[in-house]
Amino acid sequence: MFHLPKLAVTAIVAAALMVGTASAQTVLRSSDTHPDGYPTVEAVKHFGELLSEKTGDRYSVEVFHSAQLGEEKDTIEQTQFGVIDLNRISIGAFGTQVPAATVTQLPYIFRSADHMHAVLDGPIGEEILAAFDAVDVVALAYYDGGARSFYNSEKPINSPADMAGMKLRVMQSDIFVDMVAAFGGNATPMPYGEVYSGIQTGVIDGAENNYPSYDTAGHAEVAKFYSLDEHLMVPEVLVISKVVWDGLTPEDQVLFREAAKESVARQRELWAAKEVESKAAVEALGAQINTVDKQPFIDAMKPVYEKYVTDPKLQDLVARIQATE
Ligand code: GTR
Repeated sequence: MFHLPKLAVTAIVAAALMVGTASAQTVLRSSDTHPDGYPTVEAVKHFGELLSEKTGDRYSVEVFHSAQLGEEKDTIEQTQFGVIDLNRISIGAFGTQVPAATVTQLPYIFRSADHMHAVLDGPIGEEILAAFDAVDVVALAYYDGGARSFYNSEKPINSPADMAGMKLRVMQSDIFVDMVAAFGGNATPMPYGEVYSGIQTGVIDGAENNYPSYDTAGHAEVAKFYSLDEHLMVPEVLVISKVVWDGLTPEDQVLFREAAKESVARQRELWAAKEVESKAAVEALGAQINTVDKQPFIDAMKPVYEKYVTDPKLQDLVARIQATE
């Protein structure tokens, strides 16, 4: 009989075991523009842990943070094609592709974080998630993205008039371009990853975002004036490629949805803590934060609503959001 040396046998057995494990578990790749440790990145990792538990380790998730898989707009396309399995993304990055979701990009649509949660956690939230099916992704859950305010390298913004002539970066959605125009500024849509150098080289004067992004992307280093007009509260969303989704059993689809929904509480906790931490961090860096009278900002948004909320269905959706307590 032919005898293999003991070491070789061990190696073959080990290799067989590795293959066995690998084929039993599907590792899903998830994209995020934010750095490791950011609340959305940690929430998707938590989603992966919950998913592994629920599926007896048949599925796990690997988060590619820091835009390793590309800028948001490109990663959306790749998710639609099934090249990327999962994506944690701002609804703003979808532009106006998903009409029902576009209402969450309307300035001042949400009165507060509590109002936003009441809307998203109820039937309207489900209706908006379902609308993503039309663009080849399945939206599983919302995460918090806080309120976005303008910041720039020139001066505090106290009223829309202060934005005259300012070049301000927005996410690549037409609605945000019209929003800045209605405030009186010049909008420059560009990917998130180009904002820092854009401000540093003077290509743009500023941008707009929440405290955690302003902090972690280093924007506070180059744009010291942060003006709390809180014009947008765009939710983040966790989506899965329709290609991947259609390959899941109906039972597993239920487990994916459950795991995503259960990861929301963790993300909201992390988010609330990060907002406080980032505010302190940017202040320590010398950021000058000013509050504003919001009413003139709210009033200036009338033309944006008139342009984007013309379809009776969207008018009804906006009315239902506004009527939510
Ligand atoms: C952040 C959001 C990112 C990205 C970024 C941006 O608040 O979490 O997903 O959309 O804003 O402005 O591009």
